[in-house]
Order: sequence, then C-alpha cells, then structure tokens
Amino acid sequence: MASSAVLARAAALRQEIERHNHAYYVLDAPTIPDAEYDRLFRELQALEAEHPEIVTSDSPTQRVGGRPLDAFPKVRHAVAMLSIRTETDTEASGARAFDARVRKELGLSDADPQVEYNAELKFDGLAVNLRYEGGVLVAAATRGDGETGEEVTQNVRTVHAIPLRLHTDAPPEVLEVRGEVFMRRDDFERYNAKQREAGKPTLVNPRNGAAGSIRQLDPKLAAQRPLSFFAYGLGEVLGWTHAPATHSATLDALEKLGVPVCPERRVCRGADELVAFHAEIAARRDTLPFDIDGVVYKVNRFDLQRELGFVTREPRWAVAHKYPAQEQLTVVEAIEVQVGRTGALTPVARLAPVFVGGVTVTNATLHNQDEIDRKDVRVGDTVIVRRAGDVIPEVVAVVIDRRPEPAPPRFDILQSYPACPECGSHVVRLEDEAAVRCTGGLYCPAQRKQALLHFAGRRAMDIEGLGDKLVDQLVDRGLVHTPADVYGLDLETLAGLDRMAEKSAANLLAAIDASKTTTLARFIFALGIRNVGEATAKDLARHFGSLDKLIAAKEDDLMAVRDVGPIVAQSIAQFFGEPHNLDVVRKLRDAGVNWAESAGVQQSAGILTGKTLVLTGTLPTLTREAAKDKIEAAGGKVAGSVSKKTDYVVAGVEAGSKLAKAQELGVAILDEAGLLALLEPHDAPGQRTLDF
Ligand code: D41
Repeated sequence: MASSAVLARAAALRQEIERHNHAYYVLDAPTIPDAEYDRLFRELQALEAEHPEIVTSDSPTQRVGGRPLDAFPKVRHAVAMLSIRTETDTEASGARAFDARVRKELGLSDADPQVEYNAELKFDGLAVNLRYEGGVLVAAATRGDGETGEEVTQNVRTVHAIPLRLHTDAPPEVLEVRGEVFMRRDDFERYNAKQREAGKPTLVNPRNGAAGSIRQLDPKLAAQRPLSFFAYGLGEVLGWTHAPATHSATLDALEKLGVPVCPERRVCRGADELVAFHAEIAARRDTLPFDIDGVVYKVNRFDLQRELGFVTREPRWAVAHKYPAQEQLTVVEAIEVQVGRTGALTPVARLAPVFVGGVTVTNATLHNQDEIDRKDVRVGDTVIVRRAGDVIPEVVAVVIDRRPEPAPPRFDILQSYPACPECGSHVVRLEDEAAVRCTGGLYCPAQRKQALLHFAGRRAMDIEGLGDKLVDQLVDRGLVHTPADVYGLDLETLAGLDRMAEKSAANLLAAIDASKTTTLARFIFALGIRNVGEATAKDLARHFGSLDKLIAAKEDDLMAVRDVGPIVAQSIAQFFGEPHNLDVVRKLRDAGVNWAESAGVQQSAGILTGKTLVLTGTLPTLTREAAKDKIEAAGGKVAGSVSKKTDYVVAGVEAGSKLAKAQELGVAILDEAGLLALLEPHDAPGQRTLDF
C-alpha cells in the first residue's frame, strides 16, 4: 500500500508536469528545460510503476505525446505516428545495448552476420506528416498524440524547403512523408538579433521557434520565421511502384522526389559502426548548422522491422541515442558587465557551474538592458541556460516559480554600474541605442586592450604574435596605452614579459617592424572606428586615396562614398574630430607606419552628390532598383526612412507612411517624372515637385 507521502509526491508531480505541459504546448512559453521536465516525468513514472494502485486516469503519464491545440482542426493520422525510444545512456554502451537487443529479438547468435542499420541525426524540432496525393501536397499535420494531430497545412506550405509537388511524372497515389520541421541555428540567431533590434520578443530556442511557428495561428506570422525540413520516414503509402525495401533506400528515393533529406546519414553494420557514427557526430555537433539532440539508429530492412514490431507505440527496431542536453537549469549568482572594444557594457550572468551541451558553463550573456527587462532576470533567479554550437551561452528564460522570497530587485545596468568597472569613467545610455557605454575611450583599459587586439589583427595591421595574453601584459604593466606605443617597444622590454623568450621577442619585434609597411585600407580598418568594417575601410581608401583627405572630409563628402550612410559618416567624422585620436594617428606615422597613397577614385560629383533620397510606393515605369541605380549614378544616396536629413522623397502609387512623414517634415516630394527631370535638367528645365 502506498504511503501518504508517496501519494502526495505523485499528486505534486502531476500538478507540476501539467503546468509545464500547459506552458509548453498551449502558451508556447516553456518554463523549464526538457531535461528537467524529463526528470520530473520519469520520477512520476517510477513512482507509478512501483505503486500501480496510485495511477490516476488523468495522470500525465497516461497521455501519449502532446495535446493538440484547440484552435487547429484535428486530423486522424491514416497510419499512427509512433514515437521513438530514447537511450538516455549517452555513452557508447547505449548503441551496443540496442544492437544486442535487436539481435536477441531476431534470434541471432554470435555466429550470425552483423545487422544492417541506418544511422541518422535526431533533429530538435517538430514532427510532421506531409500527405501527397498524386504527387501534390494536400495536407500536413503535427504528430499530436500520435493518433490525432493538428492540421497545419497552411503553415507548412510556408516552409520553402518542403516541395508542394513531388519531382516525378509518376507519383504514388498516396505518399505520406514524415519528418522534422526545424530552425537552423544561423536563422534562429539572425531572427532573434532582428527581433532584439526592434525591441520585439525573441524565440527561446530553435526548437521552440519551429514548433511555435508551425502552431502559429496566423500563417503570415509563420511565414516570417525561417524554417527548414528533413524527412525521416513514411506514413501511409498507396500505389508506389518499386517502393524501396529498406529505410536507407527510402530516404534516397525521397531525396530524388525533391524531399529534403539530411545528407548526414550512413548505413552501418553492427554496433561498432553505430558507436563510430555516434562519436563522429558528437565531435562535429557544434559545427553542424542546426541543433540535434542525438542520433537515431534504425534497422534498415523493412522485413526485419516488421518482424521486430513495436511495444506501446515505440518500434523495437529504432532508438534515439541522445547527447548531453543543450539546456540546463542553474542559478544566477551575480550579474556583472563586460566592457567591449567600443565601450559597450554587456551584462553577463555569473552562474553556478552547470554542464550544458558538453561543457561546464559559468557565464552567460544577457545581451543588453532591454533583454534583461524582457526576460526579467534577477540575481538569485533560477534560469534556463542554453549552449548550442559555438554560440556564447545564453540565459533563455527565468523559472519564475523558483524566484527567492522576498523577490530580489530588478537589475538595472546604469544603477548597478554608474561608473565603468574598468576605468571609472561615466557610463551613459544614448537615446535610440540598446547599449550602455563607457565614455572612457582610449583611456579605458578594456577598450584599449580590445582596440590593440583589433589593431594588430590579421585583417588590420597583421602583427603576428600580438595576441590577447601579450596585450593584457602590455596594457596592465602600463607599457602600451595606444597603438602607437607598440612601435616604441624594444627587445629588452618584450623579453622581460611572462612567457616571452628572447627568440619570440625578436620574432614579435620583426613582425611589428614588418607591419609598418601597410595599405591605407588596412590602416583605416585598424583604427577601430565605430561602424567602419573592413569593406567600408576599403571603400574609403579607394575613394579618398590619402589619409589626410579622409581626415579632412566632412560628413557630406563621406556620404559620397559607396555604402556610407549618415551613421557611418557621423562615426568617422566624430573619430577624427577627437584630438587624442589624431594624436595617435600622428604618432603612428612618426613611428614609420606608411602606405602608398593615390589620388583616389572619386565619382565625378553628380547632380545629386551629398543628397539623400527616399523611395516609396510603386513608380509608373522605373523599378525600385532602377531608380536607385539612377540616383546613385548621379552621386545621390537612397535611404530607407525619412528624416530631417532627407532631401527628396520620390513617391509612387500607394506611397504610405514615408510620404506622410515627408509632408510632416516639409521634405520636398517628387514623382517619377520629377525625379527624371532632376537627373536630366536639360530636358526638363526647372524642378517639378508635387503639390499635395
Ligand atoms: O530527427 C528526428 N527527430 C527523428 C524523429 C528521426 N530522425 N527519426 C524518427 N523516427 C521515428 C520512427 C522510428 C517512429 C519512425 C523520429 C521519430 N520517429 C519521431 N519524432 C517525433 C516523434 C517520433
């Protein structure tokens, strides 16, 4: 008989699991990492297995898979979507145990040959069934509870990788393709960066991004999320002539039909080859472009699959062999800031050490104040941390239930760090900027170190051997304050540094000396001007040809350079407007840093040089690109939004808010004819502007 303590624990677990289920499936806002959820679920399963009399019909263990959202029509799968048994033993023994089980169930002895498997990746997304009739995608459904799923055809049609028609002249009558909709890591990062920029909510992780998008009620919103798809199997199949007899041949056939199949798959014979696949993929997990939570082994031959059958919805012929989880729970012990090269203060959560995605993590980025506000991360909070790929570990969400009592105060960077932790200078947050910045510039050691590292970088001055360990020492010992000081270092000083032998000191000195002869583009890039990357530096060098011309350039002159807009122009002008920066430049030249100068390749000043135009609406004859080309050919710039700095707005049919803004600001408005007249003043004397 179960004790009251067991009953109480089971009841508490059921309540907690159901709450997480609701948050995950209905609200799309997971409250705990999967691994933690699995732990709770397994604890309940174990309790119920030990005390079968306590099982209730509404226990979450009695439910298979997820609950379909009410808002989508439910569809019954023609063939049930099974689930896959997971091997939680992440070591090699997991693969061996599977092979041993399969052999035993097939009645094979040691003398019998190896069993053939197909090894593939286990994508972390949302399983869907795609139904093709006569080669045409007619319906798509989520897995749901395996029997009944949600009809998500519209949303699935927005996934570009999924063919709407199979690539064949002789399609099977019915072909159901099963696979995983997922989000690539780069698409996820890009989407989140865009959202953060716009102050909009970010996705918690790629899996949630995929699941949330497919189960998004508005297909237009779903369409904005970058999703991918890989097939892993079949559902109902009718009238497929020459249907393959193995799983690997099926995947090959699907690929030929235009269905995406992950190329990372391999036919393996016996346990050793499964172990090798598991290890090989584990080593490359971080460099794959998507998250996987394991690999999957499947008995390759369909006749053997049928012989093995399944138990409680899990085929005996397949297993998912997991990798360490990429999300874990831990506690925020402190929130500190890191000062970047540009002086931006990035908040960083110091965490109780936790093993995530194969490494121990003690820090996670919080990005900026807006992100802290949105996630409401406070010191003492229990949080979900994620580490996937080579991306910096990140706090994805707070487990509000576990916030200490009384609640710690909200965290505000400016309040906690009114002064830069590196140099004590004032810290400011500029309007319209997400970042909080130190105003210390070159006086701030953090910026000094990173400015030096950037300066010495391969694409900048290319001083080989001047890495972060050395820069730390040089700055910490007060030997180098600005990049110019690098050229004053001598052999004796360098040889006296930690981990510097005479030989390496001599090599470094030679590298420093060699870097003196450089190019103008490299030099401009090396200065670390905000918003001036390598490409812009090259454009500036080509355009001006000489550093003095660049220094003397006004913002308008700068904007005549390709791809230089008002923000970049302002950064450059501000940089050279700072006396201490000019001082550094002068000292660098005095030290012998040199490059070949030229007259510069300037576009002959056009009629629109220095002018900024904004295009809006559809023009009667010119495409947007053609209009832009014409404007740029005349020396003008095309900007995306209207401001006081806009000289003309060119408005076509269905011009919207940009036109209204132009009217509000009193910016001159042209139609297409007006633009053409402006570009060819001889043909049309006078300037035509529109009256509104
Ligand atoms: O990549 C996957 N997530 C994946 C999922 C895969 N590679 N293979 C799978 N195979 C199956 C069976 C063995 C039942 C055909 C699966 C899944 N199932 C699956 N995904 C979600 C529920 C079941």
